[in-house]
Amino acid sequence: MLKLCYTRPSIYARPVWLALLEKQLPFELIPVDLGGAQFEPDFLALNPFGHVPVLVDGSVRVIECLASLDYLEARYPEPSLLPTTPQAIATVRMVQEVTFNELLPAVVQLLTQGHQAQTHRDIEYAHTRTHHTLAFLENLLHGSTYFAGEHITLAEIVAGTVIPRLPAWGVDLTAYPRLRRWAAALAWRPAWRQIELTPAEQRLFRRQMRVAPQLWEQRRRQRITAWQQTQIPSVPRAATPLASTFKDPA
Ligand SMILES: N[C@@H](CCC(=O)N[C@@H](CS)C(=O)NCC(=O)O)C(=O)O
Repeated sequence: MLKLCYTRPSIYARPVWLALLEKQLPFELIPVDLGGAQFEPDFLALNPFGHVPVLVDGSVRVIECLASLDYLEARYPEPSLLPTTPQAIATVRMVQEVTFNELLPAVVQLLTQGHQAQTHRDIEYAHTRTHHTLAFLENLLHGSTYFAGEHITLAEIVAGTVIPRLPAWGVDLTAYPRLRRWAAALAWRPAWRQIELTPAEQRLFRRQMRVAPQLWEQRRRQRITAWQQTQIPSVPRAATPLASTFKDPA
């Protein structure tokens, strides 16, 4: 059976979780306690970078969110989450990349506001970058319900795990009526409802983000130590006895 190593709030694991649900595949969720379990040798053998998500399908192991989505689409093409025309395929990948590479870094900077390493100009830039990206995505929705047409695709699977969370993170979407309609339509889908975070989980996430820079620094040190002690296996190892090893703190 497919297995997904994840944490519930993880921005990179949630798209893979959603894709599994939208494709109605049977799968097992394996919670990983990011308080340290990601640096255990068993987990580093699965993902040498010590990150979730990791998707395991029998002897196949995939790390990286977008690679996992590509794998699921190629291996389990029905129902399809990828359009067929060149332009629509490019739109899907554009939305994914813009979400992860433009929107997310800017929003994370806003969420960690107040950290001493940030200057006023950093925050100003993050604010402008966030709204510039949202305006770009708003324009892309011109004339269609979803980014690549009238059906949800891997564009929704990625952007739809970030943009609907923005108001809870203090980013106002009032100026983006198409994005708000789009987010509202997604919120009705059973898959989105199934992965919805509770208000308590949302509050915890925001609290954790405020101290994220210190946490990241601590994790950087843990990662270096773990890497020094672990050799990357030349043959990727598949997961078997994971369920009992990685426990979610929640
Ligand atoms: N580029 C990776 C990023 C994955 C990632 O950063 N995951 C975070 C959770 S959202 C993580 O595992 N953090 C644990 C750590 O950095 O120690 C992907 O797309 O999958």
